[in-house]
Amino acid sequence: MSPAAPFPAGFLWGAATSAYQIEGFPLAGGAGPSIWHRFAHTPGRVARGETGDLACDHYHRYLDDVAIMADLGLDSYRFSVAWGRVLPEGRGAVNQQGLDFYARLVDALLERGIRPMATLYHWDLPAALHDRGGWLNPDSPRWFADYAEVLFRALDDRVPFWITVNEPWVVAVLGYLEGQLAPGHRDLFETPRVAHHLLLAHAQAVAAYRSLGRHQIGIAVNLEPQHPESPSAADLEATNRRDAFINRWFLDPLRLGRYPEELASIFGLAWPDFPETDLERLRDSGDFIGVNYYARGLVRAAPDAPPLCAARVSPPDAELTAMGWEVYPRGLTQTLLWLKERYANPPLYITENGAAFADPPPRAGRVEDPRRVAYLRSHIAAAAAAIAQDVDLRGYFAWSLLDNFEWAEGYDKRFGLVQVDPRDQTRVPKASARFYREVIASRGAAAMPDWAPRGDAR
Ligand code: IFM
Repeated sequence: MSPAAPFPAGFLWGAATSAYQIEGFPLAGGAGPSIWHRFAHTPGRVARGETGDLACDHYHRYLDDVAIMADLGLDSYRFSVAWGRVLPEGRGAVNQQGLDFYARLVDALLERGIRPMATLYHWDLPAALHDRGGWLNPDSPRWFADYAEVLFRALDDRVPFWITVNEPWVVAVLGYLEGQLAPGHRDLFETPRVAHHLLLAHAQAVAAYRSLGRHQIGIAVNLEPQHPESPSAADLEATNRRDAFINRWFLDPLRLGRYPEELASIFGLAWPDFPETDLERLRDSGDFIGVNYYARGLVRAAPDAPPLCAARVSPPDAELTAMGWEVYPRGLTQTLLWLKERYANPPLYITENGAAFADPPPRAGRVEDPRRVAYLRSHIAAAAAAIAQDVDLRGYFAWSLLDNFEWAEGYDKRFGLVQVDPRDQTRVPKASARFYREVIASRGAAAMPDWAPRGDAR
């Protein structure tokens, strides 16, 4: 790397999406419904009763979207496969039409020189499997590995990067403990079992990949450094609990072969005695860690809020995104350095980073989103700062390519580089898309403080 080049040669610049958030037509072509299809169609679950029925209609417009990606100059595109398109019942007979959709997408990407990164599970469990207990069923890791094998056999000749599970913490905690995401459970006893099965699912898919695949496979976790609101002993303890709960719960077993000891006291009687043989299976599974970073956590002790007894608060003068998340780019550098120190410098990709803001409508064909430009700039510079301290960071994926269905928030939280009008599906690249294109063309230099802009490209 030359002193002027903040990112190493071969660094991947990408953008990310997920199936239920963009594809639309979730039952087309013989697909089986997912828990998200059911959840979104249950009154009261999603803001304004919105669903992923149409989303960005990427299912039909994927070629237009690949053309947008090519125009941005993306090296790579991270998408997810809807399990129920490929296996409508979640297991058993393969639905060739569903598999063909992803094969066509992959081929279109490769024709444009864009390397696919495929996520196997981004929260849309087939409803048929949920009816058999879903992630609570001890057979669920086997179901997942069998599904993964179908994809490896069909696409590994063309897909160089695989992600098993996206944000298992979100699945376990927001899906089974807090209930704001599908399947909407609130059960302390279910949560650690779901988390454990997700980890085993990841490990079994990786084991299958070792005999079938030729490329790289990892997991994507949501991470956020935890900072105490005050130096009081209570806030410090709460911060440590929240750090174990969010940052170490999934990575310690995968990298160190053990769960953080704090989890047993957080969950109390709900924490099972997991077999040692399971933990041995988890250890060292995967070639890289995908990091989804959005914000830090500022923590205040909250004795009346079990099981964690720790609350996330906002500093009074913080800049917040439309999600209410603090803009805190230094936290990305801290997270990457923490991963390097704690887990012996593993290969890393930033598999998601971005921000929701209330963008204005297009004017003369342009959408100005200066806060998103500033967010991307500062976070890409924060990634470069980690690389300068020898973090093995190999890629950055902006979340998201398109404005899309932001789960229980519906469509009004907009993360896209490209504005999508939900009424007529018009796509308008925002100023952040133009900025990101310049970042990619300059191999990252355009996000650095000393960059001399060449003027607004288009
Ligand atoms: O939209 C989500 C994505 O599906 C998972 N990571 C966080 C994003 C923003 O909330």
